[in-house]
Amino acid sequence: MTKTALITGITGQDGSYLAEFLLEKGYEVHGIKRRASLFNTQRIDHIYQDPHEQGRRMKLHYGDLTDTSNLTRIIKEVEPDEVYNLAAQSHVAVSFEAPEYTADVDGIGTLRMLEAIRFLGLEAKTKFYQASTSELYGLVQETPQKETTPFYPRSPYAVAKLYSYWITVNYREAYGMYACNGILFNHESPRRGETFVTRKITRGLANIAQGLEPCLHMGNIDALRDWGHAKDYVRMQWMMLQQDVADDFVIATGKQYTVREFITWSANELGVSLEFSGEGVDEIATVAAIEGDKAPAVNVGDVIVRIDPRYFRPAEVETLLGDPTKAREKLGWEPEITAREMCQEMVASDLKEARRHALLAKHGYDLPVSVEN
Ligand code: NDP
Ligand code: GDR
Repeated sequence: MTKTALITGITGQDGSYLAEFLLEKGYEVHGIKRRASLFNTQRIDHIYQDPHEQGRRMKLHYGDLTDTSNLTRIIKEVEPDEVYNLAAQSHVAVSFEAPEYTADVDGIGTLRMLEAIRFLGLEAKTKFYQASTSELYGLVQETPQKETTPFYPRSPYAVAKLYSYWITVNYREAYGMYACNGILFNHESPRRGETFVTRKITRGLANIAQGLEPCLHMGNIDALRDWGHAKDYVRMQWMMLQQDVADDFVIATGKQYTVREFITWSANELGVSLEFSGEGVDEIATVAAIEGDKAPAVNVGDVIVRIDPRYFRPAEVETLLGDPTKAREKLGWEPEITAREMCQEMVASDLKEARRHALLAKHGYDLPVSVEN
């Protein structure tokens, strides 16, 4: 029997990898996308199936996590075996600027999904995955962080996700639903949104290498993160819904690096060695040496990274390091891609794009490169 999955946030980084993964497994995949004034399906265009195609296994529905009747109607129509609730205003810094909206989507949105499943009498059929986050640990109470580590959220985003974590646990306990939380640490890929730190770095440095941007402006480069690859993490989201009993799992690599290290790796991928000097808001990174031809627009002595306090957060999460022992022992999950390999893949992808832009500009087809972040 073909299984049916419903993915909220299918147009996002994880949603796109998960949709690919489930289609390969033979699922019928339904996704909820928001109405936007421009196309917002770039990440899934390669797997999109025309509505006129016979036997298509992928379908998109217009919807929004703030709209209860719409969510209920979609769930009624799809009657999914599995729901992956990935939709969110997922940017921590933005949540300080839009706290109420973030609470509505990232907190109450999850309740709307769970309640729709229950209201429709699907609680025995539909398994529910909630995209929980290492941001729940915020001001960390124990290192490394595991499933039993106390939470201490540090942003409107994390506080909203805390509500979602507990309402998922509550629906499991109160109504016997198969509902579980994946407490995922940061995971990245070439499909990562351009304003998250890893992608901002790989894209920014690739643009600088090709002469499309002069300098990268960063916030707290001492922050430590446990970075994995999104492909490894969506596999785990699926595995969590294939168990006999619903449970919550930390998904992480167990290794952490600073943002500064990620900048250094990315520069090295472009053949550029950097020297960091100065302190605090005056810290800069200067080009110390260049090898190869990947960075034709860069010269030794150029300052290509500066600190801009605009990117500091009102309350920062300084360090996160996950302990994925439970996922390894109970589910047999191991991440396959290291942070360094992921960085290589991201730089290669952004360099290809930057070269395309630079080539078009050289021939008079100048495309504006957005650098707002
Ligand atoms: P993205 O920001 O790439 O994707 C978010 C998705 O949610 C997009 O499809 C977006 O649509 C959609 N969305 C946003 N607001 C709404 C709304 N009001 N109604 C319906 N859809 C909406 O996030 P990721 O793929 O990186 O993350 C997926 C989930 O996992 C998120 O919930 C995130 O908070 C969580 N998470 C992510 C981690 C990470 O490191 N990536 C780690 C831990 C948790 P659109 O494309 O139109 O913007
Ligand atoms: P995070 O990811 O907040 O951990 O949330 P992000 O990549 O935005 O920041 C990671 C760390 O880098 C520091 N930083 C900067 N961050 C951004 N975005 N831009 C900068 O210029 C910059 N300079 C330094 C940040 O201060 C932070 O410490 C991500 C999201 O995907 C969430 O949805 C998810 O829940 C968590 O990961 C786990």
